[in-house]
Amino acid sequence: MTVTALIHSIYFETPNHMASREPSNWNDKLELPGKVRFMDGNGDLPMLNVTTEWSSAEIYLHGAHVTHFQRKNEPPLLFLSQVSQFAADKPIRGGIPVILPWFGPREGQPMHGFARTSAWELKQIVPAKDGSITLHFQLIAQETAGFPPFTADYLVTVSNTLALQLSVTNNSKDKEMIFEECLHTYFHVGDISAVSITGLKGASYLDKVDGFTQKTETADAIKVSSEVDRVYQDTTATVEIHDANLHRKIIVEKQNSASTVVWNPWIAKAQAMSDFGDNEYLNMVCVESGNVGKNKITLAPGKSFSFGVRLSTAN
Ligand code: TA6
Repeated sequence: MTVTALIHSIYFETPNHMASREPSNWNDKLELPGKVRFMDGNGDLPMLNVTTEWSSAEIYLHGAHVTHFQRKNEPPLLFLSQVSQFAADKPIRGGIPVILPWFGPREGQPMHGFARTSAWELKQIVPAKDGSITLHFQLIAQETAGFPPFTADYLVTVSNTLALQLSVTNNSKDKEMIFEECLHTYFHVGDISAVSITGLKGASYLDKVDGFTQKTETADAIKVSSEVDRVYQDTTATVEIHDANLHRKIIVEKQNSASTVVWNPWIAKAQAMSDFGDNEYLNMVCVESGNVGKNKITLAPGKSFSFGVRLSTAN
């Protein structure tokens, strides 16, 4: 189901009692007893705690940031730094940062865009008949940093998997919008030395730890034994993270995404990040899905573009 179709179904087919109602303030709860709870999370930032029959999740309005997802009787799917900051002007370290409208550094601007440090609005909570729960977050951005005004709609569906849909609409009447987007997902692993990543063989990539040299992936399974920072381009492939320590594989399926980024900071970078524990590189790897660099998106005035990611696990 496309984002548009899903949003349409939310707004026009959802029973009245689920009609969107903005909490007048965070304490004016739009709770679903036993399913969605509004809480003051870390740093007293507003957080939603979501529980389904299969799983639990936590999502902050700050950056519409998913910080936790865990299937029952499984280890957490996502890594969250024990020393992450939780402040209105700082990105959260871990979980799924929403990177928009640019990826990487930009002169005089914050790294990785402003979406992840913006306050998103919760528009809808939709419990579906199959037991899944979809949360719709929205960011309306005015013209800024050289970008036309745009709206981002982010759907997070919690079930026995975690599904994400990011839709961007160019609100300009006459300017095209050229942007990058990425769901910068930090996955929890038992021991990085026991991890291998498959699905990228044959893909071309920019190796950011080797002067952004253009290379082609030759490994059936990528292993991490030093800093890895690779932007794979023109690949729509499903990626699997095989974790021999936790005896599971994580499956990263995506649609309308042509870029995959693989990152582990390793020792020196870990020590250089104040919001990341010196040894936390051992228990995480980023496999990020989006459209960045040569895969950036050009949107005509009034048009929308959506991409999606579905995260699941298997033994
Ligand atoms: O996606 C990998 C990357 O671009 C790395 O180069 C590193 O900068 C990482 O993102 C984290 O960036 P952040 O701004 O969150 O510290």
